[in-house]
Amino acid sequence: MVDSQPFLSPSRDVLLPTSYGSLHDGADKPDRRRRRPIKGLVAVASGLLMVALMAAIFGTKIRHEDPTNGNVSTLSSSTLREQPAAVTVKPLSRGVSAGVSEKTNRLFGGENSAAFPWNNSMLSWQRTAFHFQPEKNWMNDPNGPLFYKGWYHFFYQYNPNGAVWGNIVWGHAVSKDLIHWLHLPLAMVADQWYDQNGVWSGSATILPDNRVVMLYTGSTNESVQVQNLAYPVDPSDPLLIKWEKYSGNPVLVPPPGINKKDFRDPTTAWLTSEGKWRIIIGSKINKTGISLVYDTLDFKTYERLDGILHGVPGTGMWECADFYPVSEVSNEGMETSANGLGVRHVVKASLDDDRHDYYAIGTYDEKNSKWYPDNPKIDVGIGIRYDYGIFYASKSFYDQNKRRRILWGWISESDSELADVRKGWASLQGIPRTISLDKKTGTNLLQWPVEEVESLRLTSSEFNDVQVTPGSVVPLDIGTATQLDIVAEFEMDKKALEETAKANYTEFSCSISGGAWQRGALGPFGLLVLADDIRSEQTPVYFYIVKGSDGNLKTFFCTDQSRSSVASDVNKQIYGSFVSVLEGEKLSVRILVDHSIVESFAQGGRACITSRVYPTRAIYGAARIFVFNNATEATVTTSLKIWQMNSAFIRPFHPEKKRPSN
Ligand code: DQQ
Repeated sequence: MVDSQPFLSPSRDVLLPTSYGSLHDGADKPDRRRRRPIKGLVAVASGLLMVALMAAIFGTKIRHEDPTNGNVSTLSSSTLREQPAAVTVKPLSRGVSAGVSEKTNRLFGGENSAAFPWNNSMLSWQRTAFHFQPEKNWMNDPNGPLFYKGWYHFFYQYNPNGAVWGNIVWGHAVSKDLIHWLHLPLAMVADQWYDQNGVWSGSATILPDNRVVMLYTGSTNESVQVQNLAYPVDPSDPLLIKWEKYSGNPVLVPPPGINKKDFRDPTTAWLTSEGKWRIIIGSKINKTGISLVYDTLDFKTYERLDGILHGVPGTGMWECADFYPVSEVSNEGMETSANGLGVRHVVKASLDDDRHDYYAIGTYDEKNSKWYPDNPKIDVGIGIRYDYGIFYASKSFYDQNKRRRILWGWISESDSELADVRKGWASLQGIPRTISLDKKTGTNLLQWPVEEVESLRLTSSEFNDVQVTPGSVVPLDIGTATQLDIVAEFEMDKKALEETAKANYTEFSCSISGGAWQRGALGPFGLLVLADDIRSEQTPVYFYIVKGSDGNLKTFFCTDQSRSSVASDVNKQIYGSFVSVLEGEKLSVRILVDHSIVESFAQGGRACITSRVYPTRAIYGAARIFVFNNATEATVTTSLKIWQMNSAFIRPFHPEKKRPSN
């Protein structure tokens, strides 16, 4: 059944719409399936967990029924007493004086508005169940991902002392499948003059004889950005637990003309036809973001090549640059040194100025160490983004195990720093994505959650050919909706499409066009995730079709956070972008919901939006999902399959106690 005024103020008296399936009766039951970290139990349970972890890693699906670990009601009952008074605190600036941008959310809720009285139940709910997170404290960029001797290695920027950026060292974890992880001891700490102010981002290169070298940026005792070399102490150790820094570090210092705080984040090296290893390092000159190029034979001494690989005026400092080949013919990934016929090259830069990751596809001229974008109008930093929500400082690597290129991205918090400090943690890594060239358009990449995430799928609900009339909202009865993998297709009424094609051109942009509450002839329509029954909180993920200035219909893909939470001290931006929909294609979306993260992939991964949302009511057993159509003219027909998702095992591992088998 439908709600004919789906987006009226949430505070009105709402009659519950009839469920499309049978109505769920457990709105307030805690979700007992999920395992929650409760500190006091961790030590006692660690032995059991290890056994279970290894079972999970080797393929056994385990459901989490243990009420002692997931007893949300206990948390809830204690919460009212814990509600703090509204707080007024001025946020500290972090990072800028050290020579990186503001890494911490400036939202505080203290200066312009009162901080929401978050309670422990709400805050604990935000922790994810199948995304990579350290046990506690602050994390940012992915570093040096690689596959080695049967294990995926993941390193990351980590503050061992708190939930804010600072004291940066390298955290380290390993996995058999990119989903279940063992936390290992820190790989590198700030123990040398050349990285005393931080062991910053870097990349791994696997040499043809299987040796691993790691290049990373150190912020020196004087906050100069230099590049350093490190390698595993024991290459026969598949877990690569111990790392040694090269005695001749630093191997590179800022060259003449480059500011000492604008020289960072070396890439994975690739082989040139002359047999040298080549890397790029991000920098800027005035407001032009650039990538400096270096060749080396031994990773210890380097030759700086004339000019730059590429630069774009107005884009500012390029952080975490990435450079890699993609195949024009195959969907398999390409090893970083691959080149030749049928190969295009991607340049990615993380723009320090706007904190987004931009890429462009183009041609690599190896001889002259230059790269040219296919379309200068959508050059790096002024065109396409990996993700139109929160996604930064990403890094790709070639997975020789499954012959694919995988992309990791840092997903920061968008609540207040104060809330992060109370939670004791900040930031996630997005679900690793497989990336390949979109063969149909030839102009963009496709990004898709790695197939291993499907191993977490539990029970599923299917809804076929659901007709959603203009101005209606249809609840989907799937029970608790906090850990989901959703696949949906939408078809719009043909007559309405034709009529709109005749109508006047409409200006539209997700971010400034009034979100899911602005009604047009052909949109918005899509899903409401993390909504409570009366939709006092809801996060719409949706399409919006308009007639463009060129006379053609244009499709936009958006996520509207404006009503995602009743709290005021969280980011409520509306995200989105244009997405190509080719002749004969249906509109399609995949959404991963995992507590405070919603990752959405439209049209097979042509456009992606990651958001962090912090509901206060649509949590635990009260979280629901709806399909909606807020268009004025067209009925939408949708088919969906929705899986409940299991939790991943992400646990500490103490190598001195026990080693997992290979
Ligand atoms: N994060 C690191 C830097 C990098 C920045 C410091 C990007 O190496 O430029 O934590 O988020």
